[in-house]
Amino acid sequence: MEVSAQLALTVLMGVFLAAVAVMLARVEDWRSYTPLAGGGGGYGEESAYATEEKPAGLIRWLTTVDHKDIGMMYGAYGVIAFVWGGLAVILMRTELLTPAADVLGPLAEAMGVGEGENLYNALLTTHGITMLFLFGTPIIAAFSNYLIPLLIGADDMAFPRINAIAFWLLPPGALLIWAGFFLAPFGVDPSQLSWTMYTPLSIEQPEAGADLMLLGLHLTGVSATMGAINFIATIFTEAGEDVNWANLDIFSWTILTQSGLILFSFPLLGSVLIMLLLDRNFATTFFTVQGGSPILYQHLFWFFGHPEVYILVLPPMGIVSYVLPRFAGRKLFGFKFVVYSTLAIGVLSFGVWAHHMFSTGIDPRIRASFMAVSLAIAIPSAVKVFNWITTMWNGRIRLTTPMLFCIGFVQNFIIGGVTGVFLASIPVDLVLHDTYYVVGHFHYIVMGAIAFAGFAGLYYWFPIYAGKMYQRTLAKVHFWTWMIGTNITFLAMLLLGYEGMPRRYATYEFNDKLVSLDLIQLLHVAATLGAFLMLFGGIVFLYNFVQSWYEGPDAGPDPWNLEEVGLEGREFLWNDRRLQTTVADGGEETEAVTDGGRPTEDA
Ligand code: HEM
Ligand SMILES: [Cu+2]
Repeated sequence: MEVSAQLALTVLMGVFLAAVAVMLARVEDWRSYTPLAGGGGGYGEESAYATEEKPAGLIRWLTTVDHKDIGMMYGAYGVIAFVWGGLAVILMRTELLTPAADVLGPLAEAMGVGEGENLYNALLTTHGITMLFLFGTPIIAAFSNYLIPLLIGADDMAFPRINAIAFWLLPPGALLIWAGFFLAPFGVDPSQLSWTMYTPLSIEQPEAGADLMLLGLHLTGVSATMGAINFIATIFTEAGEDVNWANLDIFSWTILTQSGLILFSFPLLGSVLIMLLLDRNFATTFFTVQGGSPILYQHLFWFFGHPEVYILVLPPMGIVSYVLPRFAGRKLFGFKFVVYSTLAIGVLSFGVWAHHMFSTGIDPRIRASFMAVSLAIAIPSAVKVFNWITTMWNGRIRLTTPMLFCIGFVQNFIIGGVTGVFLASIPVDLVLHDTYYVVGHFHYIVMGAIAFAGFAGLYYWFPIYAGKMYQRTLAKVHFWTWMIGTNITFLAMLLLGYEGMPRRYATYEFNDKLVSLDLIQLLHVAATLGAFLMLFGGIVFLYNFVQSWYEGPDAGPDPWNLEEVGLEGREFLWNDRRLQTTVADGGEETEAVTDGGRPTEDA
């Protein structure tokens, strides 16, 4: 870039920062709505101002440090990322309807991203990175920020301002990660490294979009680590007097474990990203073939990468363990063992990373021990499954939308887990590695289970954060399109894997004597149809959410009739108190509605 252009950019940036500073300075008393409890400590004089009032509009959202507001921002952010990642995959699945690269070719030309295959690789990369780092981790943070303080009886997070900073690192992170797409017309190609960013490819690919993505990823990692430290501190130091380790709720347990995993794995990812950037731009040789080691890269990456999958799955398991019993009309069966299995998974997840490297030619003795630990980790996972099923057994089941999503979670998790055990066996993995079978395996978990638990939570707590009830028919349409859609799509992928279809390709070609190309194409068509079904359900979900948020009927203090079964959680008790104070304040009381799932007759 020319010097003058750089100067202009610097001046522009300075003007922008000054404008932000002036705007913030104009907000009257912007400290006054900062919660004091555990907030910054030491600002004694602030108590004189401490009020509940918040400024209105944009300023509120830009300056808030309230855990509930931050939770909602994480949620909105996660949903936006989900839409971006979803649209990327819809394009990819459309491309795969036919063996040739005939859909993305023209599009790539129009966008200035080289060939259709290049665009496919870019979409693949942005899909994976977005879903894991910009949707998965943040959507969990949405629940934990909003609910953990309520569930443990704290006023707010231990460090509310750090909480806000952690969130605000994410939007610039996303802009950097997606930058290649916005800048494509200016000659900056988007990153095409896939989410694992394996070397030597990731060192040799010249796109500037890849460097921007690595920087953006680094920001999201810092954000997640800050959040994790905050949650650990909050649960340890801010819990109410009546909350102890024995009665800490299951969702908080999973967040505590997850935060521990983040604390030990994300900083490592940060280091790897920096080393990769150095290799790319400053001729260091950490991960190069000559002088460095691509296998070292894989070790470091998966030492982060495998815990990451449990970072993503533990809190959703917590949501299901929390929500499912309420609609089964009884307490979670074997609570203690669910907690123990959470901790066991947390510890074991650091000991299995090399099961992603079975086919790299590492020492067979090392491989065998990783196979053993990988098989062992299925045990605590199975413990949880049995506890969920036993909780439902002979229960008075009410098939509300959150409950349907919980049940869907359990069934998809079983398929995802069992296919994982197969892959953990070296001989099977050597056959199926890098085929669509692997894609099917982890999508049964990340989409079929993690996203399902996310939806269970979104619907279950909707009455708290929106104060309204959603439309139940639309919610059920959403559930069934997704239940059928996930199973068509990912079952087709497992079968594609058995047929030998490799992953990460925009085109396919087969020797007809070995595999029928028609069969492969048929399976791809099925997978795409399932994806379109989910696209339809996703639009229904978005419409239902936005419409109900503004116009839905009031939900009232106990929308799920939990008082009757004695399963009212702390968050709904809190909600009840809040509603009572607003009514006393002159808010109006209206008729409340529920999802209306009735106990089954034959229970
Ligand atoms: C519990 C939630 C789980 C999640 C979220 C998950 C996620 C994933 C992901 C994302 C990958 C693909 C990595 C890549 O891009 O190459 C993967 C691969 C793999 N998973 Fe899982 N998994 C889970 C459970 C399991 C379990 C319980 C096992 C074994 C007991 C397992 C064994 C494997 C193996 C061996 C691979 C590597 C396959 C290969 O590349 O050849 N997974 N998993
Ligand atoms: Cu793994």
